[in-house]
Amino acid sequence: MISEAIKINLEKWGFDSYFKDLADKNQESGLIPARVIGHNRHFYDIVCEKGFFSAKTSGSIRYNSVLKSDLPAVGDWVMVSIRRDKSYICSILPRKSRISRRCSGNIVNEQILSANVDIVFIVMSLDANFNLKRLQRYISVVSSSGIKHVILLTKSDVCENTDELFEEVRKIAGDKEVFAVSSFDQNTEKLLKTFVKPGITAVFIGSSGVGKSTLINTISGSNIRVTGEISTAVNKGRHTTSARELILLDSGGMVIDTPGMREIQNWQEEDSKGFEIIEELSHKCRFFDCRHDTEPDCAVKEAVGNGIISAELLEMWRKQLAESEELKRKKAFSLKILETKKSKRNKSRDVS
Ligand SMILES: Nc1nc2c(ncn2[C@@H]2O[C@H](COP(=O)(O)OP(=O)(O)OP(=O)(O)O)[C@@H](O)[C@H]2O)c(=O)[nH]1
Ligand SMILES: [Mg+2]
Ligand SMILES: [Zn+2]
Repeated sequence: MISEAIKINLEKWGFDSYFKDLADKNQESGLIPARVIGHNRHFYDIVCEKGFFSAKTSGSIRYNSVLKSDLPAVGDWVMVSIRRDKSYICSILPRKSRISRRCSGNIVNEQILSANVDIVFIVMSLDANFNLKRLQRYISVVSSSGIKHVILLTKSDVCENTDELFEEVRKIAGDKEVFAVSSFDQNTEKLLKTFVKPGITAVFIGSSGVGKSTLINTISGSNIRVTGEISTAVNKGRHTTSARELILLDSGGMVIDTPGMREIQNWQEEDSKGFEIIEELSHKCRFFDCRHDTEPDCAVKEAVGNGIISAELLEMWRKQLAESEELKRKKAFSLKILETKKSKRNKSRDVS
């Protein structure tokens, strides 16, 4: 248990009137509100007015969980029982927002990347990591969450064709803001601070090595996060950040650092989320359910012919549509299997 004698002001950690009301409604004797700020295999790191603690989930949370998303995630507000020897998370307050991804496999599951986030920074670097298809996936997943998002193209200091790559991103970004930055530039700190204000929680997501932790160092004005160079020196492997962690900045506001993800798949069955340009054009197609394939009078295919949108974008949209249909089929089946697993797990617990 890591504890602090001083009383913590939870408002700084994002405990606003929305969560205060929820905490009051979910009040049970002896339970107090806390925010999940970290997670490792066995414990959740939490902050509450009494200080910082490591907590486990209560039996009832585990008993009732079907999906991974039924368990606490970094950013969650939870009701906890703080005891001298052990602390327990007894319930999760309803989430204001969440970014989820689909865990792949035949049995699909929802994994929450971060909860109760106000802004998402999708980070991609302007070096060998630059990949429009991957960026489009991130945009689709985050668009489904409904959370405001901004695209940060890092390492502009070592890129020779920043303007060209920036334009390519602009074409798929729709109405989202895009910035080409160097993490080592003082203007980047100013830029990030226009978004991350007191009470605001921001999360940085993107592949490994794109500079998420470096940006967090930039906004915090100190080296609070370990970044790529240091880790390779001690041979820790490719992923420098290994767990999601929520950090309170001295300047106010919170940032969540996340480990780089190799792939991200949508948990929501969304056909056109993140493809606003295609969605807009499709209103002009002859058929309302046009798949922009072999149908006549298709405004989307016409736009590809005129160079308004790229053929790759349409291909990415088709892929998302196919995945979304596959997900619809798999979800109901997976939920049944997971419910059965839950009943079996709980029965064996009841017997023992
Ligand atoms: N030249 C340049 N290098 C950068 C920039 N941002 C980050 N780097 C370097 O890129 C490497 C990776 O940065 P990290 O911040 O550790 O990357 P990350 O996205 O947190 O990676 P994971 O934790 O593995 O997901 C480090 O060596 C940084 O110094 C930048 O804007 N310009
Ligand atoms: Mg990192
Ligand atoms: Zn069409």
